[in-house]
Amino acid sequence: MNTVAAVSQNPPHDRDDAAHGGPDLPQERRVVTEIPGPRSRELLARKQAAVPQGVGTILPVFVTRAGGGVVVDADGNSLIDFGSGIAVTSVGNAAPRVVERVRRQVADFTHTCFMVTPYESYVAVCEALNRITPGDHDKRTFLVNSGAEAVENAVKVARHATGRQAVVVFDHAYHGRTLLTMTLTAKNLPYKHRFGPFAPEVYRMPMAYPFRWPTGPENCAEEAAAQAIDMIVKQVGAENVAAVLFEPIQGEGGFVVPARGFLPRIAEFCRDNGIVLIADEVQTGFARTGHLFACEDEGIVPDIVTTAKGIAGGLPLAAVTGRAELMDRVHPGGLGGTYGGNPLACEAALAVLETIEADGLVERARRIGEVMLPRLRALAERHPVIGDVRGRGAMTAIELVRPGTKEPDAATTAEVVRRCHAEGLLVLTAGTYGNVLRFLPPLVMPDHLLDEGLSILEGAFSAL
Ligand code: PLZ
Repeated sequence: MNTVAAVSQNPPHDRDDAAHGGPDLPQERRVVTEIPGPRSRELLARKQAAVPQGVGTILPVFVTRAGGGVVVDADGNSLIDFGSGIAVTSVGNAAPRVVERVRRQVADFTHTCFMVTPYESYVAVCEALNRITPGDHDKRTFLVNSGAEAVENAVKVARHATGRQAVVVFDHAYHGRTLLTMTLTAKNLPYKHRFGPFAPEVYRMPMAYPFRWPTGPENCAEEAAAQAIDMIVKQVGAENVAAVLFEPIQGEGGFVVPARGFLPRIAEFCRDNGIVLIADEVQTGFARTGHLFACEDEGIVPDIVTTAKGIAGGLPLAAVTGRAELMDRVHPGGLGGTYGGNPLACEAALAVLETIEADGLVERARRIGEVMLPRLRALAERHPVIGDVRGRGAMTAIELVRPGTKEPDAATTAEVVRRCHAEGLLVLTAGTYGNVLRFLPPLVMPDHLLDEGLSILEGAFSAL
């Protein structure tokens, strides 16, 4: 008979219980085995036998603890974390306020379903988001489970409120893996390949990608906006467009920072044509870019903002925040879900907001950018394989090309990543061409680890 017993071959008492995660974890890089080590390789074999290969792994070290700027694995290696679980643990893993609030909540109740019997923390998160997202207009927020679900719901609201169907997105966009958000996403492999047919009424426009703009970065904002607007008007019809959806800095697409002026021009066009402007701040939100929200950099005030990732210190939570008159248009019961705004996740979000404020993490993100960007630019001077350095705050990247060209160099990118991982620096890639190294350290990463991480990266380029 099948039984649910023996779920773990690694019972908790096997672990070193003296040390938990969180900022008390020794803030040091420590490489004591090959990466991955023998214990992680064993677990990887189990993963391969139990989980489909479609669920990939960037660095197959199995984590036992994490906090501050490090991730500790099952073999006792302590890695410097330049990934934050893809921009999620901005306040750090097992951040003290998150642990405390979640611990209290888990003992009180774990779930009621907000649509069945509500609780205060959900409302408090929504009040906070209404207050802190860009614009001082009247807003409403509702909570869901993932970034993709937030984007789907933002489109639902925009369509309902406008009575229009078309959704405009951009080249290099990433918005998720569900049917609609996969359709909204630009890149075929790995996200869309053989998963069609896709959702209708999605139209893709050029993005103001300065490094790759054919006539050069100076002309990029104006020309890209003119092209996008012309295409919307001629190919879709502005009056058919429910929403224009954009990432203020593109995430998976390669940390593309739209040329200054592009987004304000698009925002103006939307305002003039009754189109709902949706900012996908799932990756950029919550202090990551040196602003609470990346839209603030150019003073963009979107009609709807989607957030997730950094919102709750790793607990699954996402939000849709929008103009009250749009959001309240949807009929009662038209929005929701079983788990959306789970009480543990809401407590975590309140703790994250307290931490960002109390620990000055917006300022800290800016400071991280001030440390990283000059070092990355100096590295690019020495290594012509680095064609572009970009980003804001603690969301920075380098794009690798064949020297003297703009031809993407994914192979060298993979080689640099491999060397960084072997040295105990966790880095991630991104980009339509797989040739972007991106850096997303937790905002609480101590200076000495930031510095050491950059030195490892520099060493990886010298060793090429
Ligand atoms: N919008 C801007 O960055 C998630 C994807 C990881 P979910 N990015 C990480 C992967 O390969 O699946 C993301 C994003 C932006 C939406 C999403 C989707 O958020 O919480 O992963 O659904």
